[in-house]
Amino acid sequence: STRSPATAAPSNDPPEQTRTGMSKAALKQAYIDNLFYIQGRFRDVASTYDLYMAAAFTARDRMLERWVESAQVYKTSHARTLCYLSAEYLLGPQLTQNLVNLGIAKVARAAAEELSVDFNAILEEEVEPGLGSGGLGRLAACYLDSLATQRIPAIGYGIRYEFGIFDQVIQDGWQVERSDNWLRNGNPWELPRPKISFAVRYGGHTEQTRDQEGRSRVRWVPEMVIKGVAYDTPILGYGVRNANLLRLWKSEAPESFDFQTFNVGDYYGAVHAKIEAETISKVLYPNDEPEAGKELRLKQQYFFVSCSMQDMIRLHRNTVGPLETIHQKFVVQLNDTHPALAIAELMRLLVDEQAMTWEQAWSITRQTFCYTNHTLLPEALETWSLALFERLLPRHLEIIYAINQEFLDQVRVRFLGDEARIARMSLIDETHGRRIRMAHLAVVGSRAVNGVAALHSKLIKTTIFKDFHELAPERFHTVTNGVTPRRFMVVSNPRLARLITATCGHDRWIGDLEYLRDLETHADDPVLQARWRQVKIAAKRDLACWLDHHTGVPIDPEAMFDIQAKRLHEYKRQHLKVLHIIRLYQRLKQDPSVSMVPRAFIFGGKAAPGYVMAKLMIKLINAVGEVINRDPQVNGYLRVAFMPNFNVKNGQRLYPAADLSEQISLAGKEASGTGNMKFSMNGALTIGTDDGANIEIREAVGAENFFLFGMTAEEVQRKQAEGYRPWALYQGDAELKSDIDLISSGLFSHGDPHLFRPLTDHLIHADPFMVLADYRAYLECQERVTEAYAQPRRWDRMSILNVARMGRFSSDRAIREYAERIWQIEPVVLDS
Ligand code: GPQ
Repeated sequence: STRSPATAAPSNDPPEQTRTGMSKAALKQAYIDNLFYIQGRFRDVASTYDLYMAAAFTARDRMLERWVESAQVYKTSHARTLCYLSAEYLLGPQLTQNLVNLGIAKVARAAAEELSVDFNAILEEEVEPGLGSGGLGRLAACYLDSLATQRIPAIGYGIRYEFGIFDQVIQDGWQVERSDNWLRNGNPWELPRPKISFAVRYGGHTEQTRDQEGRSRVRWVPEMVIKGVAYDTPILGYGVRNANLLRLWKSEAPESFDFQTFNVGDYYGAVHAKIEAETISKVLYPNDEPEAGKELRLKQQYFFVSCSMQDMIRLHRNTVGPLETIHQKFVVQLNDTHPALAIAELMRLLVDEQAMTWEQAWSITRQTFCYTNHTLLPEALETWSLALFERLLPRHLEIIYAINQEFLDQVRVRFLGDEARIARMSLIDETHGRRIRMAHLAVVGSRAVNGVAALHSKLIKTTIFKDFHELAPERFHTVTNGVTPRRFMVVSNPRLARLITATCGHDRWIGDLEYLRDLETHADDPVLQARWRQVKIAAKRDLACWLDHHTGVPIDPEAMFDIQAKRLHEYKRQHLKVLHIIRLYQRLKQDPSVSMVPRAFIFGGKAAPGYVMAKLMIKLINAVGEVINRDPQVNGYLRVAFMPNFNVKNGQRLYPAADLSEQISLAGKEASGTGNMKFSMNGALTIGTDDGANIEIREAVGAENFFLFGMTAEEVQRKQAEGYRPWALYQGDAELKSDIDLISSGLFSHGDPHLFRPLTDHLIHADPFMVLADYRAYLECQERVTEAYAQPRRWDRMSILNVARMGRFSSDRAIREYAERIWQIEPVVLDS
């Protein structure tokens, strides 16, 4: 076989005889070749793992060709480039996604099957990189896909966690966490770059010195130095030749440091230092809101931010030159406040290491950064204790003080003598024992701040960033989140993708989701509706089979699949869903002759390991399920299943199979939501509150095709101001009371009345997320759902119209808005 390197001409797919041909014959040859030269195997003895690796390398070779070409063009054209800084990237399985974006998904499968390879089996073999915990990390992954697809030169910077989000297993109804050793079999998608590495310093103290010109300067004498090494993953666009770079940093001990300690005879000390260095990128924090005061987390944040800023400066030096223009070459987008330290770090690098004046460095920094906020929950806004911060990053604390002083002086002049305002806006919170407010640092250091849905962007301007909005309203923007239709339609729901393409007569919708509109005129077509239903039921059968196998709960594919899948959180109100299930259960028990649309309630989601209430909600779901699923009087109508280990791969099994999507957060609490989009794109109808992107989804699909219920954000605010009394609601609604009482009766806990008391007591006496206030409206709305579902033609029409009108929620649209309104970055078109 031929092992020649890729040909010199980068602009065309090379001819068939090279190793990256795209024909079936070329792919078969490459497959056998990779099995031989990479895995050292021949077909007869190859394991499923070997076959997966060979397939991955076959895809990767073809990706590298586009990647190198993109890098060349970006470099020679001095293209303005986005640096996306995110502590999380929840990528999901790579193989199918990459084959789709290469445009060879079908032919690669055919090639494998001609070699008697069971392609589905090798896909099951793939372990996903779970380098994120929820919506924020998955959004970053969708944006990488769309950045490349929209031809925006971009580098994603993050951390190469050795252990990603834990694997969730359910034991006796409880969540149990298992470590996620995703790298154990190797990662075929990454390229280690041992030569791209930077020193990162921690601790110690600072000293005042003078340079040769006699100017005063600061020298940071650290206590510990480690290094970060780059691991690169190519990210392909769809339908274009652009391929971008995801660069994740792994922490290591610097060799020289080792030797130093070793030379003085402290062997164990040297080993200890090595372990300490390697610990930094060891594990992802599994919370989707910050865990207070974890030193390692702060170390992680500074680690990847420092490496990324040093790398950005290096790249600028290599391509453009003078540092004074770095803000013209690069824009840095901060994905929440986790990377906000980059603002202080860039200042340090420019002022201390590049000898730039403070004024010039600040002007450059302020023009470089943009910040996206992802939450309104006050407890989720990051702060760091000043003492910890000073111990770890003494120089950065000085820089933050200086930024703060300059900033507050401005505020003082604008709002003469308004000291309360100054205290509110300060980067230092003096009211909770002196803490650094990372969100304030991010806002002050950025030229643009945005929320992730229209309502959320409006609310940040009137609540958490009210003062900042009054100071500089022009800096506030909104970009509603989006999700990639490549992964969440084409990869995960190929049957639906084929039907859409056949109906529209084209597959342009995959690269431009607004083309889904072409479905609209067919919404009432009985032939399409019949096929639509077939596609849905096939997906439901697949899911039912998987659930039966993994949970032992048998589900009838004819039942309505009513799904809530997302992180477990009180504000997301999984317990409201449980109360609905209990109500239906009681109704059936009281009157067994009542006729009901059979429903399968399916949940999925992880709880933060330290979030006791969220873990108790998982137990409650499983406990209710156990009773219902075992009760022959009701289980012809009701089933409850909890899908273990909701991650990207398992999500891809859920979205296509849903009839009803549950988006029932308390209004004003869910910044956007993105699962809501994934479900709707796959033909599920939504029951949802007036919250986050639900509002815009409802506008897009039409109010008549969306089940809205519950209080608005304004009503929530008003009720809370008046004084919310859940106890009165509990006492005033007999059904609500009996549903809650059934939980505390011990029926779902083998007679133990105490097990769920923390949950029921909290609902009755505090209910911070107003479950009881929306209970009645939710039940009534569910009645409307049932009514609609009982009319299949009406339901199908609504389902088709949902898909047809979801074009706006492609992450391609979101990225175009960022590029035009916030980044001012132009696409770079590659030849051919
Ligand atoms: N989100 Cl602050 C997370 O997943 N993790 C976080 O730490 C924060 C927010 C989510 C948010 O809850 C969703 O409403 C958004 O759709 C998502 O970020 C992406 O913006």
